[in-house]
Amino acid sequence: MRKLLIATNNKGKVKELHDLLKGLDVELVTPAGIDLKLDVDEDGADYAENAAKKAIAFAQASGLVSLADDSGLEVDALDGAPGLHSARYHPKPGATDADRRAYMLENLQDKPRPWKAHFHATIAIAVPAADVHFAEGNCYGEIIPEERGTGGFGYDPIFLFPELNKTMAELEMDEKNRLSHRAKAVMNAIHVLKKLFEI
Ligand code: ITT
Repeated sequence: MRKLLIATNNKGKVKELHDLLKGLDVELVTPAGIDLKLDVDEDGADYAENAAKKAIAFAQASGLVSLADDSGLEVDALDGAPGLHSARYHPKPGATDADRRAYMLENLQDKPRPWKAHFHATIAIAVPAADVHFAEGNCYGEIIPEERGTGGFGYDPIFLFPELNKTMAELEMDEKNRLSHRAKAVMNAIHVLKKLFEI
């Protein structure tokens, strides 16, 4: 059976990627499922470099084709921050997703609304001892000053799709998985996966 490792330690991403990839005729494997604990230093200069570092490290450690995602939220009024640093956007080490959302709102409070923003995802697919393939996706919306919804993870409760009047955290997973940056990146990666696995 063909196997694909979902190369992330973020539980929210694991769930979404699993759902996005479940239609492919491959066995989806998670790091927890193969007892693989790997922390990769995300010190690359851009999303692609970080995604490749993660995908290659997991492919080497597992011997499996590995799909990693490097993503972030870019807020226009913060000159594109936190972007690449979205997972670490807080002065205190050990901060939670909720701390980072509060910190973002603090930094935005004096800026005129709407606070336009977009999520970006770069996916890297590494074949052990061979090539790395890339795909990207974006989705556009705005940051709102109060949290709404309980779904998703990270910045989802403060990221609004104005045309739906719903935050990312108010969407069912299948809706998020039609609209999100990650969904678009996976869509753009499907032809690579089909070619790699000859399906
Ligand atoms: P891995 O590296 O193990 O995949 P991570 O959480 O560290 O997990 P990233 O370095 O790619 O992943 O950081 C992306 C951060 O951007 C993530 O922790 C969230 O804070 C934010 N983010 C990315 N996608 C998001 C989404 O769909 N909804 C909300 N926040 C998201």
